[in-house]
Amino acid sequence: MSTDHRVVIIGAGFSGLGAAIRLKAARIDDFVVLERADSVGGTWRANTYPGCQCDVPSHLYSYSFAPNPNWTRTFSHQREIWDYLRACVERYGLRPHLHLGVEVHGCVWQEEPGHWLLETSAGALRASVVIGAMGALSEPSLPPLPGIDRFAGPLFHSAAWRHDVELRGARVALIGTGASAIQIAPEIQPVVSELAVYQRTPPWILPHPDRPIGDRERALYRVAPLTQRAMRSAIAWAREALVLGFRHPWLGGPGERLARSHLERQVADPRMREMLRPAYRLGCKRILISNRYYPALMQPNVTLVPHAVTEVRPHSLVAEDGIERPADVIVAATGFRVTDSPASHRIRGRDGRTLAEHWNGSPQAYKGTTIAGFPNLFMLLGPHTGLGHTSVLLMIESQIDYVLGALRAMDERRIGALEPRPAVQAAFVAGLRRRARGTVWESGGCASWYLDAGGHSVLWPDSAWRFRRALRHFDLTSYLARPYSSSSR
Ligand code: N01
Repeated sequence: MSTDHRVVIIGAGFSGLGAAIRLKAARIDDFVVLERADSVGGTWRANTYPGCQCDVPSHLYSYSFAPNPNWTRTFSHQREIWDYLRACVERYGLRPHLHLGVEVHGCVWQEEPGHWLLETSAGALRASVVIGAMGALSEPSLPPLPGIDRFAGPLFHSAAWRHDVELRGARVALIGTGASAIQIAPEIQPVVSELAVYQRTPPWILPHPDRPIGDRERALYRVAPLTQRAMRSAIAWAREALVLGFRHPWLGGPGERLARSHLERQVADPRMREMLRPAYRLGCKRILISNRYYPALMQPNVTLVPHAVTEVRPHSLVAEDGIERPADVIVAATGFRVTDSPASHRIRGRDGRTLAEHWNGSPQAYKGTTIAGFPNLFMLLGPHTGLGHTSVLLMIESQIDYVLGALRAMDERRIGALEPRPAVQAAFVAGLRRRARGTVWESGGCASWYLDAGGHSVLWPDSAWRFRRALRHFDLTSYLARPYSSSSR
């Protein structure tokens, strides 16, 4: 790998590959994509747990420029999405740019001459521009439970599934009841001897509208791609309307009634219903969809423990009720490090401080993408870009357009380095915070990964369409720009 590049992209998931495809299309060829894993795919490579399925409709879960007429279900399983991404690598000729198994240990801005210096497992690299495409949900979080290191059996995270561990006949403890756990439980329940599901907070669960897409429908999308495009638009616009429910929690009433009747239809036992009934507003945490989770909980080999785990012992777990329950295997479906990602400790800006030091638990960026004090760094799916109602692909593509606009402006005006003006960034973040006040994420009565250390929502508090509009043009006047010097790279 050569050591000097115009652009280095860190991460080969949806956002990194999307950026690579669009750079190529813009005839920018001097770039590399660094990926620490041995394959592309990001979240859709890492999450191989049984039952892993996207909860965003398939037609909306692809790049707009690369529709896939061959999805076999209206909500795709992990394997199909991973295959789609790998097919994109070949279709767009990304292989020569990809460097797999290369981990970035550090990324430091060098004010003189004005470039990024990256320390990687394959040596040092220099780049004028870094596109951070590390993903928001890529660093598994294990709860810091006393005794967790002393568990005698296998213990693994949902995003690092141990396929070598035999679950047949085992007593399995599943910690967590988020999007991952509710997909895992129905898959492993039939094979394990006992399954204990540790629930700290019951989730809201809606009926799953998934269905297979038959041969004829797929053939239609192949011969008449406009039909799939129309379907994608219809789904996208219908979903945009849902954002109103997050902004005005009282609008969530019909959704809450639907979820309650789903629970009542699937769970006959009033004691179980009580344990499974959420005590916060719909949407405060991610809304889950499943037709199989509640029925799995009703099986005789399953125990719902409606308490947090407080301690792990070599052959058991202790929950908040003080009861010790034995286990042979522990599956931690305990989510990800969102507001304190390890990557934020490895990127150092103009003043030598890391992103984590700048953010202090409250990640901030201008338009979710650029950060004052971190010249020529573009974060895809950065702070304030998460969504609860539609596909993050819409956000990623808006951001990539914005980055391309910035690169064009740098070329046209011979700019060597640019970063958002601190006051512009501060005003942008203040505006978002005002807009997030009263949303269900901040007022819905729950704790979630949507909130940062200061209790502010890290999500985009609006429609994906408004995000697109905000990022449609690269607004050079919001930036401090410094001219190109021949030693910049
Ligand atoms: O993680 P989570 P996830 N004792 O953070 C619990 C995306 N995703 O991997 O709710 C007991 O949601 C914790 O309890 P509480 C999606 O964006 C999408 O499931 O904090 N429990 C919670 O139940 C999603 O939002 C898909 O009280 C403990 C769970 O662990 C995001 O990824 C599939 C505990 C963590 O839930 C993360 O989802 C999967 C303890 N000591 C993921 N500590 C789809 O597309 C923590 N918990 C379908």
